[in-house]
Amino acid sequence: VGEGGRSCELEGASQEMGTELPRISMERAEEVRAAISRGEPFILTGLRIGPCVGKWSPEYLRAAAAAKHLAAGVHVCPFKTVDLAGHRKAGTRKNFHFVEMPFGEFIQRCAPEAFADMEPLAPVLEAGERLYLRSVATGPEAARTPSHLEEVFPELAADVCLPHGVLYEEGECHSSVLRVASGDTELWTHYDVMHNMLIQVTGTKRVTLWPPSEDANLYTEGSSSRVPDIHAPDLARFPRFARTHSSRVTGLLAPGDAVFIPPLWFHHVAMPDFSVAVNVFWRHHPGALYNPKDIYGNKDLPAFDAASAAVSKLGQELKKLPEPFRSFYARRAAAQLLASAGICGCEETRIAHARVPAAAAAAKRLLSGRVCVVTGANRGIGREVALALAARGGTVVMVCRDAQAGARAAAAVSR
Ligand SMILES: O=C(O)CCC(=O)C(=O)O
Repeated sequence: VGEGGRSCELEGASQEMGTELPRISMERAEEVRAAISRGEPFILTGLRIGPCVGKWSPEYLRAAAAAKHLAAGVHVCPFKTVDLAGHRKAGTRKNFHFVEMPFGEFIQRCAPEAFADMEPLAPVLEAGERLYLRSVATGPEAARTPSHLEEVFPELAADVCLPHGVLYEEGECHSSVLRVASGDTELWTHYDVMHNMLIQVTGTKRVTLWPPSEDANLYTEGSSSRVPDIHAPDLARFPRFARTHSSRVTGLLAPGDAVFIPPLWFHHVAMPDFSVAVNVFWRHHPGALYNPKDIYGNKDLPAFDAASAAVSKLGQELKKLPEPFRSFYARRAAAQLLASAGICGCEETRIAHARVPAAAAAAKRLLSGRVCVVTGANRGIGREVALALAARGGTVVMVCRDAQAGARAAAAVSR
């Protein structure tokens, strides 16, 4: 950091990248289970998931017995970000086309560079299209049944050792999903309601997560964020998105790594190259809590659906009132709702912007034990950098020309 903190590299990097997700090895099984119970995201290393890692190259997958199966519901998308549009408002247009094709052909389309000696395939929609597969159940009950790898792709399932009985009881497993993407493809920001262990098998994946408290700042619609580009967000349209930088956590998954995505945590994934992953959704809470019709692990809980319908009805009632009664009573009803749901210490909608202890705790560990020197630290970018470093647990030495201003800034940073 240069004089006055003018070099913005660190600030720029932290804004784009966020705080690194902690990595926990499966050897520290107690720590793994504790983080899952606390609902904190982390990257799990050392999970024994079988020979799929190292084996599932594009060439292997195209030649495997699975290649002849029909890949139902391949998403073909003319844009880089595939938006699976998890229950957005009715009538929202999809940004992809569903196409069926043999799995082998799908693999060839996803990784054409691996089959350069073969006749190239004409695009399905247009040049540059991205392809993404989220495996779905097959058979007459498919529309009502969650995907299970061993039923959809039994030959591939033989290469995978799912963490049943390791991270959750087998009976808690909701679904196991094969996820394959073409290179330079991203998946929109959304949340799911089940516990999710996303295991990277082939290629790398950049995962970015935000805590549930960022709901409003991510402009959520249903379970999806309306901010289409997280790297270059349109802040004129989505100004509150800027507030989400301090809580975002991120990590790069290599083959064999897994990320624990807790329920309601928003997540976005970016795959620079051909990518294969398997994820397991499981019910961490009693089954009756979840929507029995949820096949993707992303349907809001029935208790919320009921509460939401009741709140809409109350809103209609309050709408009949003139101002200032309408605003006054709406705020009071919102506070009453929080209090009656047993959420203490919350006034009105302040909860939406509360920082999540888990993310803050993870952030605090990042620079713990490191000493950082920031020049020009009493104002501007220098002061912001000092704050950011301190928030990540670093010991910050603030170098300032003006001793009094420096003391004031140091007091503010320590707070
Ligand atoms: O890694 C992927 O392909 C998607 C992960 C994801 O969004 C999920 O598991 O919900």
